[in-house]
Amino acid sequence: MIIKEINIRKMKMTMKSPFSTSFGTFQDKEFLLLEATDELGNTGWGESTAFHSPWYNEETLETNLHMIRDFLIPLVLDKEFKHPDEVSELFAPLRKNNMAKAAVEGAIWDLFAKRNKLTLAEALGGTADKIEVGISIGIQKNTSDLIELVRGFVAEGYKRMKVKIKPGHDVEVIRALREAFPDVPLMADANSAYTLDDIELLKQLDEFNLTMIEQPLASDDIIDHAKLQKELKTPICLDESIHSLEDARKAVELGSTKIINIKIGRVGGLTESKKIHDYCMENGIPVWCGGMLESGVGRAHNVALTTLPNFILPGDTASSSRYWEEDVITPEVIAEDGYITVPLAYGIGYEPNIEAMDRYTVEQFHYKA
Ligand code: OSB
Ligand code: MG
Repeated sequence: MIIKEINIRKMKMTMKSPFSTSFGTFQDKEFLLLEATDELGNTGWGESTAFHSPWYNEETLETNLHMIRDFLIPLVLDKEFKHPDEVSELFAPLRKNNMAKAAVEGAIWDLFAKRNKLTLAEALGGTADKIEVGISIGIQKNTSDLIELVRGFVAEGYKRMKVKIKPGHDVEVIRALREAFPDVPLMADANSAYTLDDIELLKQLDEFNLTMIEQPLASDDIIDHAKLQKELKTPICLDESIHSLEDARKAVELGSTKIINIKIGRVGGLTESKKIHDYCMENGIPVWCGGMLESGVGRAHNVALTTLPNFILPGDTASSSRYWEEDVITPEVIAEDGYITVPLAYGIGYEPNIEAMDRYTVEQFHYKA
């Protein structure tokens, strides 16, 4: 498989409703889509999950564009690959910039699967024919709005509710939710909003039987999380702190995390995601697939990854219609009663909807061998 062309689309899509976290609010989503073409004319699609601003991690849409155009495309163009695992090896000498790497690698994984007449799930070694999904709910203006939203998502069948918390919007919100929904699997995501000074407050969450608390402390920490986990009954799940298999190993060995959220972009691609998955499986650490408010392309990659056997807990990959009036793939991703059926078509399994894509494309950049 020789990579002959890469097309980059700079996209701008507006979310149906704003999504608020402890670090900021998303309404317009700007991101990159990549299409890679081989010497036989097969194509594969990837998505960069970097946001417009460096809130979640240090990457941005523009740093990704720079990395992809000036460093990653020159490495892959006109190059022959026997397997997509070789892409992450090739990128390894370049430090970090994981979301940029994952966008290119993801397009090549899709291409590889299509060329070999495999679904992306099969190419990764996944076996599930449907995956269980939950939903992530942003911070709301008031708790009664949140309760009504959750009621709707429970009725739709989502398998667990994840709510965002931040200082001043935590114990009382979770208490109200737990009272309204005594038996619903519930978890909280702090996106790094607390410090060890908040340990007494975080301990109060133990009474609500949360499945986990996601990333309570600093985005680059694994030491304080280990201290915190010793004081908490609720399992800690790391998101922002884990960028690689090595990070996962260190966090697990230290006792900083009992569950890991795998995001393909954050860890630099599907090959690294699979390595983290395999390590966690060997070490009794359940994983689940996180989300970055992706369009259908990134969503399709998440679905395929989630077919691996240690994705035991429901992920954040909800229906396309939860985010978008119109997604950029056909069919759109649909969660029914909390399950997404894994598509049977080769590669990512959904067709790019070029007409829809064109409507949301701001600029394109084309590279040819
Ligand atoms: O921490 O998982 C997170 C959205 C933006 C940035 C970070 C996160 C999230 C979500 C939403 O929780 C996940 C999704 O629905 O795609
Ligand atoms: Mg998170």
